[in-house]
Amino acid sequence: MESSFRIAVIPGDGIGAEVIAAGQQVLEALAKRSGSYGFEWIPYPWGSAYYAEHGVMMDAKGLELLQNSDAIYFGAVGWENVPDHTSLWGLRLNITQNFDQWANIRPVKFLPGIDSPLRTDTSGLDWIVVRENSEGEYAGLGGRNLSGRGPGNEVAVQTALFTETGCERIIRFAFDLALTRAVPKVSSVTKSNAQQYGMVLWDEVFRRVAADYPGVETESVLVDAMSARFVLAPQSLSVVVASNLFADILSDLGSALAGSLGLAASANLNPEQRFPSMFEPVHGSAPDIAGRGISNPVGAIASAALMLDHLGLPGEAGKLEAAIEAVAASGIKTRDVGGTAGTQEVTDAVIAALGQ
Ligand code: GGG
Repeated sequence: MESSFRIAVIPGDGIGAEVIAAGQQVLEALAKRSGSYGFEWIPYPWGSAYYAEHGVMMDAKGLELLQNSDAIYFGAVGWENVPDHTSLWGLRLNITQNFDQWANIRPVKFLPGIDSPLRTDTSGLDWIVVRENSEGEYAGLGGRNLSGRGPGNEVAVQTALFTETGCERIIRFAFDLALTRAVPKVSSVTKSNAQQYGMVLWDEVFRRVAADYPGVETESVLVDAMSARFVLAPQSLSVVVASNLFADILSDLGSALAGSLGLAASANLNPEQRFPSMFEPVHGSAPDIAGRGISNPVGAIASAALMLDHLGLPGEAGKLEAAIEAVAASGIKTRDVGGTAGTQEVTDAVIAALGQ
């Protein structure tokens, strides 16, 4: 074996455990077929159950432990025993922010055999949402009880942070990504008519960076108009770059248009590679279906493909993506996309589609 990758595995909450186990099975099968690489899995039991026992979402030394891995494979976070903002900040955001995973890429992919609620022809449609992943509305700045006058008169402030450096690096990232695509175009999304400080700065940086990429088509679109465009004219999209919150919302819309949130993959990247990057399905813990063996593993398996690409194995990533497409086209699919198959059946089908 030429290389062995150390992968930290954090299944987290709810269906995270099922879909990450599915992704691991597929990666093991792929590595076995290749014979030239393998995985050392390092599991961490962090999440809301860990919180119930320890009062924290992850070990105090967790970041130190994760630092020692080539990548992190993450499931989902959120369960009823922990307030959502506590679980999110205690685990997922603790990692993305401390490891400066400032670029979150979320491809919107339309698979053959999966129905879309769009009324347009979806063949050939695909675009990528690039989410600024370190600041913006997720800067964690603000406070409560600012009036000092108690219940009924409470005042809370939540401040969005836009730094020129933060805007420039994510916008440049989006342009570089656009250069690798058949349609080199970047759509920048803000609401700068209303958010007159941070998002005006974003727009200015966008125009400045765009001047360095004369071969890339550009546009600045308000987020409300872009939401409509996702539904009415998705053919016009290639790379869509937006702030932390706007891109989170738009990428959920995109994956619903592609058929289900369960299909969507994502990569939280630290492009400088000072810290490990993290790969996770876009969906959350889905308590309503957790433990029933019916969750859609495709988002997690497609995230594994993004991880392979990041580990320097683009050919293997391509094989995995082709297997996902073949299985979707064959009609083996979970209930969220109109099928009857369970998590394991779809996983087995992807493994079979990898061939020998
Ligand atoms: N796998 C992604 C996940 O668990 N997401 C949970 C969630 O609530 N995310 C909100 C966010 O990260 O903005």
